[in-house]
Amino acid sequence: MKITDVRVIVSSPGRNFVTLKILTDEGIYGLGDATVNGREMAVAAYLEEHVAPCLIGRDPHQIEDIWQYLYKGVYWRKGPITMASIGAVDMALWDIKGKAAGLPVYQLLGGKSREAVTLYGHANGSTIEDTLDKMGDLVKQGFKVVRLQSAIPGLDGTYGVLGDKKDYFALQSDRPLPPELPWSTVKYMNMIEELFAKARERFGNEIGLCHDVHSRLTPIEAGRLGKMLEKYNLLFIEDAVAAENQESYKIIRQHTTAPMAIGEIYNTVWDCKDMIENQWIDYIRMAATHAGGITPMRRIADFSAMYHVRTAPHGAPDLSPICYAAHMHLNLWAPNFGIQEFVGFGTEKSNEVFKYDLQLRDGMVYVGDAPGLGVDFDEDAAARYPYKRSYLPVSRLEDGTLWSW
Ligand code: KDG
Ligand code: MG
Repeated sequence: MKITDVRVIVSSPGRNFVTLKILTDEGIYGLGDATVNGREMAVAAYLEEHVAPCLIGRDPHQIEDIWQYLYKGVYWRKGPITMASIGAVDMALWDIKGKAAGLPVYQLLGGKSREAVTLYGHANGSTIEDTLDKMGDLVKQGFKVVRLQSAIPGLDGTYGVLGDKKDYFALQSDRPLPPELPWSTVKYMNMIEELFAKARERFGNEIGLCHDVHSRLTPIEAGRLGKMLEKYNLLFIEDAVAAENQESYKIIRQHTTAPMAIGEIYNTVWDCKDMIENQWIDYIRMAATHAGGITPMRRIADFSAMYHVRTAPHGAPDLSPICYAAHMHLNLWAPNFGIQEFVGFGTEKSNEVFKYDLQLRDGMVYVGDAPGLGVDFDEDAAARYPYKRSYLPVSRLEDGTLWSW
């Protein structure tokens, strides 16, 4: 089998997605996701200009060699643009191999370790009561684990809480530049315990709870947060601290037994090797798109398993359903799978473009037996939704200092 064509399609069915389609001389094609939010055209140009020409004529079955060629064979290793490009190629090649073999990708990885994939849903509210009402809706639908985020009194707009806006495009209005939102660690620390205390009061001790700090704290503040929330028994606290310096998590560990999760912006295992090896974290949240595909995600899962670290892949809506499907196959296989983030199966618009073989029941995803990744992409539908420049917001302290997003 030979690769005959490589197409890069940037579309915006509700959000921007960069989709890679690799075609072969046997009529089989594979799909990959290369979306890097806010930098979509950079990854599209990298793929079109620098990667696609190197793929034509190659045997798509040689997934490992092609991965090494695109990683080691380039002077510039790592980084989100490079790794998302490699990630999309790798996903598309696993898709092709599965279709050629007539098997879903989870079978190629080693088969099912479980019947279905446990999810955590998002409850984002403008007040604590509103957040808990949203949690109630998820519990009714059968979710066993919920992530709680609530707006902070006295701050106008908090991460993940869009108020009356339905998405980040609406937040940007006619000015497609990053919106700016305020942050105060003092106000956050003063309110956060109440959210979890009330959640336990209302929903009891069985339901799983998570929380995302979005890297807003210092290590010692994160230690204090962990101590404060320990009695509410969270499944994990995510991104308590941005960990360019991985030793930050050593400080957190010295102060709290609250489980820690991190990894959604990491591109290679080198970004989290020390945290995993030293058992400073409990969940690794890397995404197949941003970590360079299914091939390294499988290695990272095995490496993590040696240190009691479980996988909890990123599942935000800016990962396309192709990446999501790749996660589902990895999640069915990984012996140390923990949990999958879930914010819904796309929107009406994105569901015109992407078709997938996944069923949601009682807070779990059941994966169909379609060969490959089990996703399809309608290029005509995608053409109806052209790319629109878009950014996530930035965060500033109340005195104007730029803060971590
Ligand atoms: O669109 C932003 C997301 O990619 C991400 O930042 C959301 O932190 C997030 C999460 O945990 O899903
Ligand atoms: Mg997050």
